[in-house]
Amino acid sequence: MSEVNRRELLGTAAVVGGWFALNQDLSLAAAQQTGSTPTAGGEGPYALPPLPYDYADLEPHLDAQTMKLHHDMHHAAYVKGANAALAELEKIRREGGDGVQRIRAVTDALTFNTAGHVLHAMLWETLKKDGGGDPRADGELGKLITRDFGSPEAFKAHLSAAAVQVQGSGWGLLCYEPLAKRLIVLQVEKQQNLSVWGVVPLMGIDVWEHAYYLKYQNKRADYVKAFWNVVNWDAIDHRLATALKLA
Ligand code: MN3
Repeated sequence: MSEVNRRELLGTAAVVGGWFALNQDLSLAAAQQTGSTPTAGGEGPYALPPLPYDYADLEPHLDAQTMKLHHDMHHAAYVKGANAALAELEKIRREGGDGVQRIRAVTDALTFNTAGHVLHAMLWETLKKDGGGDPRADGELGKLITRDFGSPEAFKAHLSAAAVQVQGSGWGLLCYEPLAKRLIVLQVEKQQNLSVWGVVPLMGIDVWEHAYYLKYQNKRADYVKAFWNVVNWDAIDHRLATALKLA
C-alpha cells in the first residue's frame, strides 16, 4: 500500500475517534514506516513512535540532550501512563467493589497521559532539520493561515505569544476547528485543559520546562523564537489535509 493510500485509510478510520484517533493513527503509521516495534508502553494500544530524525538534528535550536530526554523519557511516560490507565479501568470494570471509587482519579490520569501522547506524537512529526520559513503561500495551510490570521507573520506572533504566556506547563497550539471550518490558536494548560471539543491539533509549541530548560533556562521567549527554525510546514500541511477530510 502506498504511503498516500495508507494515510488516507488511516484518516478514514480516524473519523470515529476524532483527534485522539488521528494522532494515534499517525503514530502507528510512523511505526509501520520504520518497521520498529514499540519501545515503551508495555501492553496497550498506545506506542511510542520513533523520532523521525536523530537527537542532534535540530541543533542548535533544540539541543540533543533535551530531545533525548523529552522523547525517550517524558513522551514514553505518557504512553505508559495512558496504557496503564486503560488497563486499570478494565480491571475496575471486571472486579468492581471499592475500585469503582477510583474511576475519577484513573480517568483523570487517562486524559492527561493520552493528551500528552497525542501532542508529543504530533510534535516530533512537525519538526525537521533545516525547517522554518513560512508555509507555502499556494498550499492549503498557507492560504488558511493568511485568511484566518491575516499573514504568516501575524500567525507566528499570535502563537508565540500564546506559548510564552502559558501559566506554568502547557502548549501553544494551532488547531483546525471543523464547525467554523477555521484555524484557531489555543493555549492549553498541562496537556489537556482549555481545549475545545472536536479540534484537530496541527502543530504545537511545548512550553513545559522539560522542553527547553537545559538550554534556555528561564528564557522561554528565546526558546519559542528558536522553535520556528525547525518547523516542518509540509508535515503540518499534511495534517491539515487529513483534518479537512475528517470534517
Ligand atoms: Mn513535552
